[in-house]
Amino acid sequence: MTSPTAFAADVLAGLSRELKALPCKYLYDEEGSRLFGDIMDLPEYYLTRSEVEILREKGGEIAEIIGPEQANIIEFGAGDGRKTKVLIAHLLDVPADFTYFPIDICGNAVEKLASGLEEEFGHVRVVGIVSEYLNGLEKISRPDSGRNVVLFLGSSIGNFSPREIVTFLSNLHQRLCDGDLLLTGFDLRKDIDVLVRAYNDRAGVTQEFNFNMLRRINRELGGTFDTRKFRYYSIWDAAEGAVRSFLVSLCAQRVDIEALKMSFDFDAWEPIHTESSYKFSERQVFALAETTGFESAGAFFDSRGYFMDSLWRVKKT
Ligand code: AVI
Repeated sequence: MTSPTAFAADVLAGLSRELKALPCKYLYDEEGSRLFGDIMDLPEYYLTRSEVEILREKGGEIAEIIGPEQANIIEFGAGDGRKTKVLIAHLLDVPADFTYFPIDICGNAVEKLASGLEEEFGHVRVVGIVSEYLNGLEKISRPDSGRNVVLFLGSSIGNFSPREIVTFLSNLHQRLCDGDLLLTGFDLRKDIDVLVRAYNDRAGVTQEFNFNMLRRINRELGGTFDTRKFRYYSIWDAAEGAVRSFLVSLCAQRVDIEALKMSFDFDAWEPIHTESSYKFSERQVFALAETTGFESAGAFFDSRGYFMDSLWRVKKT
């Protein structure tokens, strides 16, 4: 789990940079996870609906490839599990023999998900792990512990920078065994208006989701952020291929953070970068698999071609 000291150190590092930034993983405390649940229901936020459609319509095919032999189904950033439940239903139809290990940094989300799954499916073995992704995997994946099927859904991979993506996938490949599977959700490049609307919803939930990070600093580190003095701003950066989100200071102001015994000055219109959401081309996805040591075992799309779930197999030479 993220310790308060790690949070404090990351806030200090981020707010000391020339372009101020806060790591997007801190968006997901209990309140942030609840707000993200609301985002997934927004009419503008097509990502979750597109992926649920893929898993509903193509989940049978994916489950057949996973097959009936004993497997550890390990999910990174499981959240409320609404997408996974659709896949689990298909796995039970095979019937596959598996234990489900949801890994999430939000303890509350893991607890709720584990009890919800037991209620919904009864006999499914669930072992929740509160951790960051690769640290959590370390607790499960040993050569003698069976086949691994890793799920990284929701295009959460798009919240890493391109360099971090390659490092992450290479590290993951190293920790997995020959023949293990990885199913990753990639949000595809599309009409810019559709992309921009998904991060600028009319109800203002995404704004609250971002403001919550400042409120979290107030709650956990004794900060004095006043969210009324910031504006949420999100744009499509065509050169980067990412929606980039910011909180922009509306005036010159000073914010104190008690846990750091420090103050931070903001100029009027100075931004804090809160998140990048990278969008992918099919070509980029296949190239990524190859660069990081995987081979493609299937590619699944929704009916609008907005989203792709890509199934990769670990190749060890
Ligand atoms: C979790 N992640 C893939 C979301 C995204 O689309 O980048 C987080 C999010 N941020 C604003 N809306 C949703």
